[in-house]
Amino acid sequence: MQFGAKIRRVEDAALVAGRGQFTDDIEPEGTLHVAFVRSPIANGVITGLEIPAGTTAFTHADVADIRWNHLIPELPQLSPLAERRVRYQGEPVVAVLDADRHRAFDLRDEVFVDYDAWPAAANPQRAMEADAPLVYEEVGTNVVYQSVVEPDGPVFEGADVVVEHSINNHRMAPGMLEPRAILAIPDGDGLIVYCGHQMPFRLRELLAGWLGLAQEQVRVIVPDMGGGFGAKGGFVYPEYPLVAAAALRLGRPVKWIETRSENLLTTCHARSHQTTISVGSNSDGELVGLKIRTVGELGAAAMNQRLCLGNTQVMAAGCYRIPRIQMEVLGVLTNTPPLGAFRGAGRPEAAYAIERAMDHLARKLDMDPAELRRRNFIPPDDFPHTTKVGAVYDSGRYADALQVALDRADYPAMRRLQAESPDRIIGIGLASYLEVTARGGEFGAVEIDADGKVIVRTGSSPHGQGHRTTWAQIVADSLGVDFDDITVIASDTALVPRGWGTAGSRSAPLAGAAARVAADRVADELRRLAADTLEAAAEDIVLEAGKARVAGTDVSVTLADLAAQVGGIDAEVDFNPEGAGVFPFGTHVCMVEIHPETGEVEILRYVSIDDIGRVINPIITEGQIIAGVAHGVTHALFEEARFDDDGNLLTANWASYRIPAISDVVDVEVARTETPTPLNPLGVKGVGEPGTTGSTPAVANAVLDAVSRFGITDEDLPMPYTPDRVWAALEAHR
Ligand code: MCN
Repeated sequence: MQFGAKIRRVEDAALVAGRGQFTDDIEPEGTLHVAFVRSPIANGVITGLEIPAGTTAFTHADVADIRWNHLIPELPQLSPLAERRVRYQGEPVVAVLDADRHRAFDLRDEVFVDYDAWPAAANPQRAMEADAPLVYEEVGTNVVYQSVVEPDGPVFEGADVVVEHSINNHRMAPGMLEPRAILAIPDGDGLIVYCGHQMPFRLRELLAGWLGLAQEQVRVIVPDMGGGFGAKGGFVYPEYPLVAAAALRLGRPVKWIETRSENLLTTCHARSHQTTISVGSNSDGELVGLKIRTVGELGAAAMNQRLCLGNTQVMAAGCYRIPRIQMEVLGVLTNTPPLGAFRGAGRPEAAYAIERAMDHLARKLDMDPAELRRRNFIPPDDFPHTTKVGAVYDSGRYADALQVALDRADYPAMRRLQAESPDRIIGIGLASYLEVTARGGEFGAVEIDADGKVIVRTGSSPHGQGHRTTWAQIVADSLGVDFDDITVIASDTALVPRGWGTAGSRSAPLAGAAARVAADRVADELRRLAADTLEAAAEDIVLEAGKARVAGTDVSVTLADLAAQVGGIDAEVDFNPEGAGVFPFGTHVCMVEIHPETGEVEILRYVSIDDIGRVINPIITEGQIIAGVAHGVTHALFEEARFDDDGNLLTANWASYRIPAISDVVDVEVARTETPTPLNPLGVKGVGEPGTTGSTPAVANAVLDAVSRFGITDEDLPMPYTPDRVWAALEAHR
């Protein structure tokens, strides 16, 4: 069996040897490079514009025909370059092109733009004030999104205890090694586009629509890519249509490689949710109701953050049976670059809210937080389970995951150490989380040609997740062929007929399942042909080692011979499972010690128990969990994108924005429980984001557990728990 085997990723050898090919490695003759003139102010109007004679440049007038909608269609349309009004620092105003990339930057610096700067609404608090500057005057308000869930009675009826607190999930910038990159090459009447993008088919659709081309006229190829983490997904960035239009209109290849400064400013930021949450229970800790109000910052356009807010709403109830939920989610425009998805995309925000609330309630009830969770978990026999916010969970054994985590961590010993060390500031945090993966559908095709070679085509677009390895594992089992004899083709809209892409931990449960279903169909056909050829019953044919053999005999025929009989066999599948997603879950346990003299938070232990259903490749899933945990931990501890009140980014480079180093990656003890989902034939759930979803609340709970004995609350010590903030909170309460 290849499924479940610890096979090293076939992708890695080339990458670690420096033989990867990234967008910037491709440079056809005559390529022009783009440098963008961007707005230095967060709000205002352009009052003058001078471009030196002889400069090849695009302004709004050159691309005014390219328009797209916000994810709230009622808002005014957007276009690649600012017309008169600018709404965020970094908004593209002019694109300068030159055959020499460095000269393009020099020419850019000679473009003169004059602005009349206006006061900005640089954060949601300011944006919601009655006299706040409006991001779009014609809309009349900055609060442009509201979603409300009403309970079927008074939300806290019957509660003996209600606790309320406010939390801030701060804004962060996704730090990927390779910034955004796009190269558009004219090809006949159309374009070949190389782009570090998570969704090649979506990009093709968008580019074709913007440029008035048929989809077949645009070929999108995603070469190697140095990280995406959600920020290179379906987000509509203005630079992409500009580059594509320039290539088409100038008839030359046009390339744009984002600089690190541009990346920190304009690749979508994420999180920035402010939440007030109250939870009520009876005196035994049985939950009766939950009330949440979340204000999410959209930035200057309603892009993917609007979808993240939807995820936060869907995940609101966590792993718990909650009879009544009252929820309000608001999306607020600000004069900052538009926000979007980063690993988790609304789910870590929801887990952070409900898991902090559970800890507050436990403290109020003087109950162990593990016990409070245990009393409220949805029981394993109550699935599929529909929550009061309308999510339908497919499967779950939450108490099992909690117990394994407590055992692994030796939770009683942790609590003993804490109780017996009054001189040390030790805290223990639990987070029992769940999250939603595998929404929508995905394409997969399997083909065995007349030479016996197996080709898998997938609609997923891997960029570090190892799909070439895992899809081959899946197909090898169905066809009984060697793993090395399988080629996986992805990330090229000319070589794969259709698909969606890679985000939302969707690929294994959707694209992996599509590959399995397609492979099984090819295997059925091989068995049927073998039965005819070998004069046996199809049920008696075993596929193994590249042959079809009659069970219990050594009578066989090669798969190549069978495929040759019919000129090759193939099957295409669009896997669209029923249901509203597949929900992995788990419990993370984090023990921290805070150094009283410096405020530094040290993670003493981190145990991650995750249930992602069945596992295709344990090396890959463990890597995904550890990396996911690293993202959630560093978000909780120090990563933060900050703007001043005028909308200037204060964390505009990797010195002021602390990007995690390898030394910041915690030592994660990883183990699993295994609850297969009924929603795909592999029983797999996504693994890309569970680590991130569980870790932010686990760290937050640990830090607040440590400092609560000084009377420090979430309001006194909001995330991120940087040494200066922790030290200041301790000083104020000592
Ligand atoms: N897998 C498995 N068994 C399971 C589930 C998954 O062996 N039960 C394997 C899959 O076959 C796949 C990998 O684990 O090889 C991740 O699968 P999945 O959870 O389906 O996630 P996706 O492939 O859809 O990847 C998306 C996910 C997300 S949402 C972000 S963000 C993220 C992540 O992947 N960004 C990444 N991991 C990343 N890893 C790298 N190197 N770079 C990024 O930008």
